[in-house]
Amino acid sequence: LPTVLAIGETMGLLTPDPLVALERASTLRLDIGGAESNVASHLAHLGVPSGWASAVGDDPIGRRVRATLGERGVDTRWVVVDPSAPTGVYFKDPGPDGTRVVYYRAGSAASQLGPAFADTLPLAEVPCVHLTGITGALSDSCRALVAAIIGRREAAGLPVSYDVNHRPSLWPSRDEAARRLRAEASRCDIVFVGLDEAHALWGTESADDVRDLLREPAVLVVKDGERAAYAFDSSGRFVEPTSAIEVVEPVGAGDAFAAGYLAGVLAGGSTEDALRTGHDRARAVLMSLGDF
Ligand code: KDG
Repeated sequence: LPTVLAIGETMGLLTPDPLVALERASTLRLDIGGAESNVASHLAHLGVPSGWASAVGDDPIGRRVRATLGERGVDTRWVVVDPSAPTGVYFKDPGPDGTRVVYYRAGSAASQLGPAFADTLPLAEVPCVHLTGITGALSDSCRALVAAIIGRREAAGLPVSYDVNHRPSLWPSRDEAARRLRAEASRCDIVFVGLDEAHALWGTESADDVRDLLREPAVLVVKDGERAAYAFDSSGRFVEPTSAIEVVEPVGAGDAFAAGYLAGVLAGGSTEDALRTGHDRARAVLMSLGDF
């Protein structure tokens, strides 16, 4: 069994190459991307056995997703092929204010997953499960799946790692996202959130404010973009600054950071080591075009 099982949707990813606005692009690069499988991919690359569980359609993009993750060393044996729904796709749309993502995922195979999927997964065995706040926003059945997964992990006394990953376009309102993401995160054990993301959701100003709001997780990691990352755990409060770099394309850096942090913790390193591994991994993604 893998050490970390990441669960959530992965899609085909189309990126203008060269990086120009989608409206003016003529050439697109085809890749795959999904926050949870990005984490699994980075972990495998860092030598941590990882798996990815989700559903894809019975289509070329679904086969591409599965094959690519397999080539990256991720265990895909829990992936379901749903012949009745397509694999989602998304585009990156680079602009002057950063990169937007544009989704074509409504009704996708992964969005049809529900709590019964939890019965097919080794949730009482794998040492770590990684989820994100994206899954609960995909559909009511996915929201119930997330609750079922967390419930099983609680029952087994095993941890859930959770990246808040607020994706505004997937939510009916910010208030609903704020309420539900906070409730989900509060039930998890290792939680990652961006400082600006927390500000937009909950109006917090500092990493300490976020800790005041999210006290339940044993470990809380608050990322302050290209400046620093904070960690709060049973041994205290840690800050690890990062150096400025030339950002090519930022999407996926948060996943890289989470994977680096988890790899550091699983290797038995200190909290500072884990934050540093997170920064190193994120830096590599910030300087490249893809998510991985
Ligand atoms: O973290 C990067 C993800 O946002 C990207 O890979 C796509 O999973 C994705 C999503 O749902 O936004």
